[in-house]
Amino acid sequence: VALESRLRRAVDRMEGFYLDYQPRVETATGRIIGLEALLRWREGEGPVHSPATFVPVLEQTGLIMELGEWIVGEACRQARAWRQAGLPPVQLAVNLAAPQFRDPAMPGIIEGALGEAGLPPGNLELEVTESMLMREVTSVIDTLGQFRDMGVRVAMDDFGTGYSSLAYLRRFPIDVLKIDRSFVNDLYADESGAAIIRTILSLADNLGMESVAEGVERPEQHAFLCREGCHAVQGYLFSRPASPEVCARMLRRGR
Ligand code: G
Ligand code: G
Ligand code: MN
Ligand code: NA
Repeated sequence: VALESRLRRAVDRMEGFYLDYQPRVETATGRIIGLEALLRWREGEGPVHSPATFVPVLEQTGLIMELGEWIVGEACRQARAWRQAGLPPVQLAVNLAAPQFRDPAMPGIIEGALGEAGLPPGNLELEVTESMLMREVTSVIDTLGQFRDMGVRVAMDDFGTGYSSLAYLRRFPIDVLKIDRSFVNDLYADESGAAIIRTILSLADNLGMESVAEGVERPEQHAFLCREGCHAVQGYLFSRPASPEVCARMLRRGR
């Protein structure tokens, strides 16, 4: 059976979907200051599917709207559970797909999820990609403004892979620039690797945004990012995306 109809069934029954979480580590302290929720789909007793393969299908079919609402709600419920377990509060990052970000109902959905979980809006961060922001810029600025007014944070994901106009970047109320992992990966590939990351870090700084580097796998990448003043890092060097139980242990330790 085609992936699309299997996904439709799974979303109808809300079957096999769950979230793993990847820690975000503050460079200055080495402490976990946030977690990024990452969608997984285990089909029956079969293997776990990567969102890279099925999220595009969810987007094309519109199924992402229903599942996306569950994702936001589930992430907020998990944040509440961790807090009720006495763990220190952290920033929870949730990825939004393009159709979700364009949905006029989205601010209401987010508000509802926060309210139900009793989560302060400042604890939630929405990750939107650079390419999503570069379309229909006027309505994008309006939507971002609504999130800002609600007190929810917004991160620009995969930064550097799209076609940001610097003129727009300045007008977007964005809190965080996430440096795409391809740049971290290429850091030592040639001379320009370090220059590109330095440039993005200084751009973020000058625009009053925090910087987060993703895909940090090696100690020398981490050392470089610390030295250059990157605010936080994510990657396999610290932890792969992990279950809520494993994350709870990391949160208890603080690292
Ligand atoms: O976790 P992994 O590296 O396999 O994720 C692959 C891609 O899927 C990433 O680009 C990530 O942003 C995206 N993704 C993961 N979880 C979600 C989610 O909950 N919603 C959306 N829209 N995309 C997600
Ligand atoms: O596009 P987005 O940033 O949301 O994607 C996050 C994806 O990156 C997740 O699928 C996650 O599994 C993956 N990821 C996280 N850390 C690393 C890393 O250190 N190396 C690589 N190659 N992928 C990573
Ligand atoms: Mn992301
Ligand atoms: Na990314």
